[in-house]
Amino acid sequence: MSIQSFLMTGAMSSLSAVSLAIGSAQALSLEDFNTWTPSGEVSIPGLGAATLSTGGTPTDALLSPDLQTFLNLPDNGLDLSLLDQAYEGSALQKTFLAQAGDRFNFDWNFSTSDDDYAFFLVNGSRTNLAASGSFQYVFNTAGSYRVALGLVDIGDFSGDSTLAIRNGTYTTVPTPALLPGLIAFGVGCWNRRRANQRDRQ
Ligand SMILES: [Ca+2]
Ligand SMILES: [Ca+2]
Repeated sequence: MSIQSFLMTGAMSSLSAVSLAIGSAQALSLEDFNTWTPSGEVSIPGLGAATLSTGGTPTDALLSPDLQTFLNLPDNGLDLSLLDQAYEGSALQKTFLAQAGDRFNFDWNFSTSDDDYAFFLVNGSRTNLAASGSFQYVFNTAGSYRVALGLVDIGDFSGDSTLAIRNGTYTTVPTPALLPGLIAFGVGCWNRRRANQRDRQ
């Protein structure tokens, strides 16, 4: 390997490391549920993991409509219908900046014995989470997002339900501010390589 190639490889590795470090910092900020705001009965067993429950009767979880207020929803925003209303629940919430193309992934397991349900919220838009599975949300537009995970008791305070989130990961695209520099650097390296090849001919 020539000295030029060695220096070029080293410089590219350094730039990649800077880019990855920025991405990793953003990723950890979302997949660490300790950085989210909890409400009700929530525990954080480790990185990328959270366990939420509809709690006891009725003190552990957050009563309706305080939970809806916490989530910036209307008072009836977690009801399934006029007859199937949310009584209490728990949630984790975070507001953060996403880059276009960022992805949030997690696995979940929802355990219930009655009509309770679990959900994922993005800016007030709710997706209900069935028994178990893997979930991915892609942030198509850069900007500020309010995301939340939670569950509610429907129609009663009993029949406690549990939502277990595991393997939460956040992957981010390179920061746009770095892209022009990376492109310019790549073009510069290519031009220097061409010049070196011409010198040797
Ligand atoms: Ca309960
Ligand atoms: Ca219940």
